Amino acid sequence: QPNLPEYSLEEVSKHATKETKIWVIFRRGVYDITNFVEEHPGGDQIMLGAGNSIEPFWLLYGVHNQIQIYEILEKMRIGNVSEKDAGESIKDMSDPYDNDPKRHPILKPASLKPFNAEAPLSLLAENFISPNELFYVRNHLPVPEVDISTYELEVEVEDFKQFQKHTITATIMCAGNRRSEMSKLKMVKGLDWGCAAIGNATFTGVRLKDVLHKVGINEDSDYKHVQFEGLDTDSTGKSYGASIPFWKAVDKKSDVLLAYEMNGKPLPRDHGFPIRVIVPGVVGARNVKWLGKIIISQNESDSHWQQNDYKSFSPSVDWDTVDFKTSPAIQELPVTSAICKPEPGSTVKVQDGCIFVQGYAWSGGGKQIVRVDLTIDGGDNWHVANLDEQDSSSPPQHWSWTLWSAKIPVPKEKTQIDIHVKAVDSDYNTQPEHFKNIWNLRGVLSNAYHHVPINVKW
Ligand code: MTE
Ligand code: MO
Repeated sequence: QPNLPEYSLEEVSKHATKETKIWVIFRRGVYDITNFVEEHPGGDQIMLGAGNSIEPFWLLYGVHNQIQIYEILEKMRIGNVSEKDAGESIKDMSDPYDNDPKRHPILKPASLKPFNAEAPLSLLAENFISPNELFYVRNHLPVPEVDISTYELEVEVEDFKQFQKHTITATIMCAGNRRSEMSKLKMVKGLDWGCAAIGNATFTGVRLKDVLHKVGINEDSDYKHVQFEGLDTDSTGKSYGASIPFWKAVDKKSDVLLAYEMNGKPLPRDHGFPIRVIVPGVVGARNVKWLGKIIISQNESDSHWQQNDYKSFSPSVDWDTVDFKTSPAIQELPVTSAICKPEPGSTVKVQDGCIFVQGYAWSGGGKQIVRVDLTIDGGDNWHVANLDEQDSSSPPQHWSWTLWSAKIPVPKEKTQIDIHVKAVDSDYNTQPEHFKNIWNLRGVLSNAYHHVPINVKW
């Protein structure tokens, strides 16, 4: 852009507040982002780059690496970095994701940096236990490299493994699972997850309540929240963080785990090696990986992910009117289900007058799935699925998903059908019919009936 004025780094650095205008540098360009700051999907984080180069942050938050985003930025260009300073602004650009682990190529990435990926939906319901390599990955930051010989969890108890070993099988689901169905209706901000940002695994560790008991904290103690901090940090050194209500951690029935094994193996790096919190029944975001610190507190975590994300709003709230303070942080998740097979748009052979359908259903808060209903005629007739696999524990400690299947009779002469599913949990909660009425700007809790249109062959 040769026609634009040149600015030195020093000049740019004077523009770091609203009053002086907010300038940033990207490659050789200088941009005035003052008016964009409030619209930034990632919130205040953008101010980290104020008066400076945003490149390191974009390396950290790889979602920026898209042509649409470059275009948005280019519209705000006001100048160029002066010849003399070019190159200077771009210091220490080594890729913070260089040390991320290798992943199974079958995981379909929703983003690479940070790494977020789900398994193909058709594989998901093949196994009650999701294999570690196929368990969806949701990282907000680079995977920290933890040296197990020097790793210390900041809870003052002598020997972690003195506590009784405890194993649970639990489903973990991202609040954004099935977001892509909601965003078809109207754009939402967030990773475009399909139906597979969910998995079910066996986790082994020690109960958080046993550890707290050891340091004199129990049900009667007067605290309100338990905060967790990860060892993964953003470019300012602030950790990923989340909190859960105190009662959840100390309740007699609490199964909140400090887990060190997943499906009988040490936790994989992507899933929180060496220790992560498992808060069964509660949204994925509170299941903090790479656990570094536990804080028993009167307050919720002040992290971005607890305060300004993972909350839902009325369908009429938009980015101009949203006030994150008005909604509570998501904890226990509502009931959901999905058809994993057949795949949308596929052609299915009718056998004995029926088609075979398979999928999962799950509800948060330790509720059990009691029924799964399917229809292929818009709700005139419903078919109850067979609940093939569940865990044997009862509510309120039923943490696993349910795998189900159904043989649905197809009326003769039909060549196209749209299969719909909804699940019912042990409190008789069921799923909303339409996304329209639960739409929210972040696309979370996207649990309306799932549907799969297919062609049938006789
Ligand atoms: N913990 C840390 N430290 N950092 C993270 O980015 N992501 C959270 C949660 N715990 C995250 C984290 C989110 S949003 C989800 S959905 C789950 O981890 C995903 O767990 P998984 O990657 O093991 O499937
Ligand atoms: Mo998530």
